[in-house]
Amino acid sequence: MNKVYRNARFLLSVPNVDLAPADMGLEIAFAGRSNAGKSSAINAITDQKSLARTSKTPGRTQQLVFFEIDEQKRFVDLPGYGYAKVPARVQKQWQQFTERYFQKRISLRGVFLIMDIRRPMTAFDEQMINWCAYCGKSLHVVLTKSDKLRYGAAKTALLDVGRQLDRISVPTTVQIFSATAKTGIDDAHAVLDEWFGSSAENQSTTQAEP
Ligand SMILES: Nc1nc2c(ncn2[C@@H]2O[C@H](COP(=O)(O)OP(=O)(O)OP(=O)(O)O)[C@@H](O)[C@H]2O)c(=O)[nH]1
Ligand SMILES: [Mg+2]
Repeated sequence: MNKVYRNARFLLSVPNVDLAPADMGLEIAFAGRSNAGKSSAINAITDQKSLARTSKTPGRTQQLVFFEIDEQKRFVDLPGYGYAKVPARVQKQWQQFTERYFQKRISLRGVFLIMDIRRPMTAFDEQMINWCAYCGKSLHVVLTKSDKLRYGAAKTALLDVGRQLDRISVPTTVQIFSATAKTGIDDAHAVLDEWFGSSAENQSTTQAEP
């Protein structure tokens, strides 16, 4: 377990992008369908039981919730999308809000797109993938709840999703994960380390300019 992520603490919860913390350092967003397991993934990755609030009721996280790892590194728990009971008007609002966040947020280094391994690549997921590509954000797909499948079925899902992602114009990675069984945490940390590490170097170079 990488100790850095254990230091994560709740920073701020905001209803829209304008109220987000200063756009500095690097941020990695956790996006995905409502109830996919975003908040649980954050808790597993940070080795904390209840840092991000989880719920059996879809649509629990309605705000952008920021967690700080250190002064230069943050996670953001994004509101879940695609919950059938949410009215079309609210879905539309969510879409505009996310699009604005992606376009505006310079510190947004990349997106962990969380999918339930039993129902991956929904239409909303594909929209999110296209949006990441359009905004030039790195994308890592996390197939979670793999404890619900046998090993063979999980492996098949991984290969299937991998093939679908190969058709996208930007490089994308994908992994199997389970917050319950605590599998895939090292793989997730490796991607986080890379994203936080490589761009942190670029940023310090930029800051060193007079
Ligand atoms: N079996 C299993 N259940 C999981 C796993 N991850 C999450 N869950 C369950 O799935 C439900 C939703 O998890 P959350 O982490 O709250 O999902 P979310 O994506 O944050 O949901 P919203 O905030 O509502 O969009 C909860 O009942 C979790 O306990 C997992 O890896 N395995
Ligand atoms: Mg949540």
